[in-house]
Amino acid sequence: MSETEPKKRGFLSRLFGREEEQAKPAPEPVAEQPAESTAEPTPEAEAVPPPAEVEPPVPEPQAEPEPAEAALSAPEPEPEPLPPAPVVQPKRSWWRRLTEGLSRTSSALTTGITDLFTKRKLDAGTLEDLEDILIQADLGLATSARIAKAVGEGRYDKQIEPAEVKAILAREVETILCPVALPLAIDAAKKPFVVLMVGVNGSGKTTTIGKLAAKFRAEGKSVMLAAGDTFRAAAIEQLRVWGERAGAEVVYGQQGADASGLAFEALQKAKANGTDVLLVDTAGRLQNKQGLMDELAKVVRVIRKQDESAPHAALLVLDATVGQNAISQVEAFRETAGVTGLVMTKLDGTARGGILVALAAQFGLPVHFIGVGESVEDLEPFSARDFARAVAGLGEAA
Ligand SMILES: Nc1nc2c(ncn2[C@@H]2O[C@H](COP(=O)(O)OP(=O)(O)OP(=O)(O)O)[C@@H](O)[C@H]2O)c(=O)[nH]1
Ligand SMILES: [Mg+2]
Repeated sequence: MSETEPKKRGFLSRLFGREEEQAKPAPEPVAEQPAESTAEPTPEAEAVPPPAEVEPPVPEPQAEPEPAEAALSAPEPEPEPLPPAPVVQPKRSWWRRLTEGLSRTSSALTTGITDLFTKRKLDAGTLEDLEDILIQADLGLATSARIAKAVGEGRYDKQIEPAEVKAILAREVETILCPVALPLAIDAAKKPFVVLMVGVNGSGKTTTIGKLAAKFRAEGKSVMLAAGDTFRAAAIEQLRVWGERAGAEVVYGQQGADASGLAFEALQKAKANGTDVLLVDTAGRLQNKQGLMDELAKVVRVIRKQDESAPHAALLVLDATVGQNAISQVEAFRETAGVTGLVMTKLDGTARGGILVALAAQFGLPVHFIGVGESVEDLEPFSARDFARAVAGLGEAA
């Protein structure tokens, strides 16, 4: 046996000992952000909103493993390299969150376009296929036809690169969205500026209120929340958690209390306090349930009794995953609650993000915000150019 044997054995067992140690799964960092939900939310998921600030989990440095027994007889080992410094990911920019959120919509479009236009001349058949791709992404019949026409103009029987088609798509989508991409302007002369949130069950009303409350607070505004969803105790609790996090007072009543009475009381209180913004939550309701829609109309009437100009904004929160159903939601809530603007949520959970373009083309209602996740930073003012470039799979505008 050579002199190097023990050394070798020592090294190997040390190596294996270490490998065994490394093979053990490192303790999972505690996930601070709940998994994104695309399915119907559970009451529990609704009750506890995600933390306001999501920092990437920092992995615990792994403890140095004990050397295996045989290694003790080995000569002085090489000094162990220091464990690598934990990598702290910088916060993702909004552009990254937007493109990642819209990736299902954009890949449905861009994969289809690339397959269709690679090494093919443009003819009526290709344009029809393009229209089908756009319709499937929920852009709507009229918009899809418009985009296909724009692609066809002056290019018949010529070869067209997929990149050119994507650029035309982005240009047309931006043109349609530009007039509706309007910020939610808070009139400081209205104290409070009353924002009523309406929409079907689970569309994201309460979460959006929480996110908006945090935004307005960050701008130095005082904010009050009214827990107008008096149906479920969990809904009241959910809003209270958001309110506490944002530093906004929450006016709430007993479960089962009259929603319009609560809105009235909250408005009175906000007026007395000189609050800048009052955000009024409401229970989710299907647009075809007349009794519930009448109740919503009553909330609006009661608010108006106290301030004729209120609510100053009635925001319809739409879940992008519902696709074309959003159209009848807009029609019904516009009629009942005098919707002044839209917020579209859950663009991260769907390939149907094109619905926003169809809504813009059909109704022309302002789109104030879009949501691409559950966390407080996943809601941003709507930008036509960013959205158009993201769905067409193009890079960030210069
Ligand atoms: N992935 C994703 N989830 C979202 C988004 N916005 C809200 N959600 C989630 O959707 C679920 C429902 O949100 P809520 O805010 O409770 O919806 P709601 O409209 O108040 O629901 P009801 O009060 O039952 O009508 C929650 O789990 C939210 O975290 C979003 O932009 N993306
Ligand atoms: Mg709610």
